[in-house]
Amino acid sequence: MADSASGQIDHVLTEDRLFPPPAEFTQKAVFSTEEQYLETYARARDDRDEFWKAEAQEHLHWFEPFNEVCKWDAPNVEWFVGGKTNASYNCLDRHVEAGRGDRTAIIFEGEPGDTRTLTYSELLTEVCKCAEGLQSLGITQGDVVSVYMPMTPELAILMLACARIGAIHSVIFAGFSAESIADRNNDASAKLMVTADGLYRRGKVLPLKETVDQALAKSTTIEKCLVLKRVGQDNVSMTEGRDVWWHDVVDTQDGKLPAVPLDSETSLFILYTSGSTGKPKGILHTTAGYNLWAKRTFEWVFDHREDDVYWCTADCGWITGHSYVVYGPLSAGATCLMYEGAPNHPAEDRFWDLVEKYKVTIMYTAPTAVRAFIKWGDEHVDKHDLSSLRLLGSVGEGINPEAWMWYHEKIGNSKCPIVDTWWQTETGGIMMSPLPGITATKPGSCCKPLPGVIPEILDETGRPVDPSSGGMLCIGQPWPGMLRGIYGDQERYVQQYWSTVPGKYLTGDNARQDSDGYYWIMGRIDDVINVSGHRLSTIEVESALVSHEAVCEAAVVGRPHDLKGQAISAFVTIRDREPDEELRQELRMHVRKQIGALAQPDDVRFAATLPKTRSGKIMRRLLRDIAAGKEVAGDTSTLEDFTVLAKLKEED
Ligand code: 6R9
Repeated sequence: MADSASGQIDHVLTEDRLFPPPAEFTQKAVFSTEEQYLETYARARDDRDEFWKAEAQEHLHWFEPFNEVCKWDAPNVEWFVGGKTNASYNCLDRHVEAGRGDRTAIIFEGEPGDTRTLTYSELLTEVCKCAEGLQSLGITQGDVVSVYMPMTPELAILMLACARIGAIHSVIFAGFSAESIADRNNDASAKLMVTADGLYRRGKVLPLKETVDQALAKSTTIEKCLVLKRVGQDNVSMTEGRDVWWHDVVDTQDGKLPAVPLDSETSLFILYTSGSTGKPKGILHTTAGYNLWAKRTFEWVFDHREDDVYWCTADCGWITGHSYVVYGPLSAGATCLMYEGAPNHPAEDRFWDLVEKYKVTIMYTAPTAVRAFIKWGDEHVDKHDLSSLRLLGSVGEGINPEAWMWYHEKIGNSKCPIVDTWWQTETGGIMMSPLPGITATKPGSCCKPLPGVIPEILDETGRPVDPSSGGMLCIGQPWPGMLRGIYGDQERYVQQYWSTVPGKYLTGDNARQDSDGYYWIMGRIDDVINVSGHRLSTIEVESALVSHEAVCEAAVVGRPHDLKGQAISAFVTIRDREPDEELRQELRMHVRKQIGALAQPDDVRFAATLPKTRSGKIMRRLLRDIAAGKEVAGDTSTLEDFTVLAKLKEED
């Protein structure tokens, strides 16, 4: 059992409040009766191919029709075999051709307050120009384009431009270090790097190009670097023959490039995420299945309507930004707000200011943000008129009932359903969630699976367990949005996701199901921790620590944290240095430099030795208890040296 949930489990086990949707919401909802959901769910389960055939024909544009719906030979799957489509066409041309080109696609607000609006026609032109620019830099189908950009419209434009010509984007969150960028560039053999001179964050400028320059010094396959001018930094260093400006390469194009008809299984993007081992893995998604899943889950869960103004606060550096800032909402023709900066700049009411100003109707954010708003105080919310909101969403980690209630009452004025959406980078889109028109929600539960999702709760041997006591959450059947592999490492793909229970997808989460059939996610089964909704492998942080010359051995665990969900606790043994405050800070900064600020340990403890089993495995369970300040519980009979525990506790 992962430590993340342990504090929360006590709450959710006793949580029995029920919040049915308001009647007026249900009347207009996409799913408006329980029977409709049950019927749709049963069709998708019992007649999978017929169900998805109809969905794909109706919801995607086909240059050439597919002749087979699903070719499933676990763990390999192909969807819509033989068909040709294009995700950029589905997001843009389709709406323009249907006479909806004047609809607003993106409303952008930068952190300094600059604003920009793009209609679907305008966005299409920008995407075409960008695709032409990419071609002029030698990018063609199958090339990997690495992206390190601020949350501005150009980021979405670039993703869609890659999709338009069959290039594969690999977006790296603009908080990762130069080392992390270089690792990802090399792992994916990326050919082009796209970045900006800088981004605005809490009133300061972060010089992205400087970080990229350091990364490129260690990247072996990058040929060119395309640079957007966002902040107007002086003295941006541009390497002759390698670096080119966006305004020279993109803005000068004519913007007419037709979308390339691509096979359904053409790679669309890679997104790196942490697993249970040290090296982040490049999760691969392909065109048609992912696109359909992102669109339909968006429409079902967010109950999208013509007049909605939808705001997903995620950065495109994460899967939520891919599926619910770009591909899902744009395929559905939604009007999306995109905000560049921090939620507390210039003040703690920035989000509520945005909701009021743009009359946002649907807001999708993370529990860590909700907990920060609670801490900042109700007065920041009370200043604003939030009456435009009709639906609220949550993603990234379980939302504790207390935060759920605040979100419901304070932001949703007790009238907006909350959709607590459970899914993963690997699943491509939402897997379990309330359907806002019909589900009576329970705070802390992601409720029910969407049509096409067949969850199973199993034990380590793959046998079904009593769902109410909980077990490993697996998915038994393929769904269109599922990952197709780990880029360049098929063996790891099979080993990581399909070997524990052969033929079934292992999510890595524990879950249980209550007597009403509602699912409750109980935390991870592996060494993945969830810090502010971001996945990190403890081993990844340990590797960064031991790369410091003073560190012999390191063990990293998560401990409960009020705002971040989990904080990072590191235990290290050292050599040739004094275990002092200076070294502690140095180690924290070292991890920051190796991986990025989000991986910086919250506490570093020096230990004489680490507790190990007789076979030499570090006993993380004990360290988790110590980090959480708990009495060390459980079986310590295999501990190699009992004195270690006492010593570790003394160092508190
Ligand atoms: C979309 C996203 C995936 C992991 C996942 C789980 C946790 C996400 C959750 C949730 C409880 C929810 N998680 N949503 N746990 N309730 N609603 O976050 O993808 O970054 O790959 O993380 O996050 O542990 O396995 P990703």
